Amino acid sequence: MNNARTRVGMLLVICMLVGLVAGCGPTDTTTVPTTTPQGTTATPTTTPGTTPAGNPNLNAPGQLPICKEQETIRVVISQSPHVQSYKYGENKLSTLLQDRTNVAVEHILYPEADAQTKLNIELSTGGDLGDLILILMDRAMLATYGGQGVLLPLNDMIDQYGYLMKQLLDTDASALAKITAPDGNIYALPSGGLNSIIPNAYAMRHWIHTGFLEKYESATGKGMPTTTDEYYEYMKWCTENDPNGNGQADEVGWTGAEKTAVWYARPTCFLMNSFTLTNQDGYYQKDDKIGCAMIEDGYREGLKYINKLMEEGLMDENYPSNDENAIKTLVALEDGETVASITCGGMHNAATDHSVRFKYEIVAPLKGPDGFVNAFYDHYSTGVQPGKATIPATTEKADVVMLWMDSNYDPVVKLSDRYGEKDVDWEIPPAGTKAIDGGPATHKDITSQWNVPTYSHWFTAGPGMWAQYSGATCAPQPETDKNGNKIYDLEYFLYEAARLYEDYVTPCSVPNFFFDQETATKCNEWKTNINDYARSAITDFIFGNTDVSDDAEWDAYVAQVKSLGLDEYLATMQADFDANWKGTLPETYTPFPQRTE
Ligand SMILES: [Ca+2]
Repeated sequence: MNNARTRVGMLLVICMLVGLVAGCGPTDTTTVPTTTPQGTTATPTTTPGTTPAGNPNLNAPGQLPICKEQETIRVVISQSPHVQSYKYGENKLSTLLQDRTNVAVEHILYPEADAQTKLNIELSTGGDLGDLILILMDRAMLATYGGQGVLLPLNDMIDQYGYLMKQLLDTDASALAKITAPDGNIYALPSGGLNSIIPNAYAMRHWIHTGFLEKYESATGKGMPTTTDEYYEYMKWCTENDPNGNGQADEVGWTGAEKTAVWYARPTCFLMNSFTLTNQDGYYQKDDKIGCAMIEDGYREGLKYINKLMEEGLMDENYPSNDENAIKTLVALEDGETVASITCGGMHNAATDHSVRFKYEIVAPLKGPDGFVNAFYDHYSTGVQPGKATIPATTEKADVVMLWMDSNYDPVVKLSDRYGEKDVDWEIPPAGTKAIDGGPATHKDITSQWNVPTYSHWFTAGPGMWAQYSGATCAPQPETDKNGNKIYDLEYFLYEAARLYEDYVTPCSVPNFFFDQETATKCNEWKTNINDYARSAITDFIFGNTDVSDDAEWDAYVAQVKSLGLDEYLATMQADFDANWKGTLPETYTPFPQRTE
């Protein structure tokens, strides 16, 4: 093998992978839990197996503890600045995991800020990967490093050591297909969530200032905007009529962010739902075809609309450089009485102070000039997925690791790795307690240990793999905190928003393709090059640096996107779609029923 050449090729892949991973940041780092539990171990549907051959120190799958004499495994995780210690006896999750399994964990900590970069380097250069990696890899990484033999194929080991993880796989007839790479191997253990509504899947949201809206209603007799034209009138009124009453024209009609690190905050997220089907990246699925919205007429009409807002001073002209802090700073001006509306997934992205979050309410998707309206729903983000647990081929403790990971599919582990210590940081509420979604509450958060300095868990790095709960199945928070300040119950508002948006969904999301190594590399290159150029061109259209109404300029933009490989990229996705994904997206959306158990 030509090592130098391999190394150069790998570095290319790393660069692209890092870009990709950075792009999926927002949902990974949101403070909103995506799932939840019942707090009790589900009744096994299978019988615990026999002691694995070859290691007399291990107990049978499905039994605790995992081993008779203590074993130690070395585990790679992303180190959170929130976590004050990972040590047994200091960190509550570390203590729980060791006490129930008799397996001690020695952490190999990759600093959170560049954990993905470091992981790619260690994977591609034969670095020390310990016995288990608990950092999420996307499908391109799994296909790449699995194909190279850096990660162990897990198919047979799931069969041999799996017990609880098999129960998860049993919940979804297509679960195995979803986690299997194109070469037939499984390289990441499955993760799964509740089969119920996941509010994060409807996150292309928009929030309007309730106080400004009330003044607008009093002054004009008009109500909550339901069309893009009405929305324009509302913003225009706010910027011209001093609704914060300070005598200055300091009101901002709309803010958001181009950066995808801010959760669904792009101007082309919520607003494009009035013009065309599209995901955040500019692609969609319709009638079993994958398309690129960014070069189509509907998207162009949407850009004309946003350009008009920008030209007339209704939009925050700093949105291209905004990060979450910049949005929060702007929204907090004049005690939260400045910004008329915000595009972002939740008000936690736009305000730290709960009293400011309360000033805004959700806006339903708006009808566009042609009557088109949609709410983007991320159909493929739910259900069983390749999880964050992979096993490096260099380990000699794959049997211990498999049994230890299997034990982490217990709901009590998932709840503890999200909330902390049972009966201290969280609890199972009394039977009959209602959750935010109106069904029985699966749990109750007591001490809110998320996003704060803590000894309660490992933040996002925990090994829990099956969330039989969600933010919406949590018991509601109390109305006020211990100081008497009103608590903005984020999970409640996100759940209510998701229920509102359900009425507008036309399924259009694009599958998470699981390409082979070579195809993944090509697709990443096309996607990255197209994205870099198109996002910059879209910003130029919005600011009027190029004229979106000028056919010659628009045609030049489309031609440039195509020259970067769009047709080849679409054809490659389509071929995989035709082979593996046909019929996976329902034609119409059916709202989730009320949860009753
Ligand atoms: Ca003012």
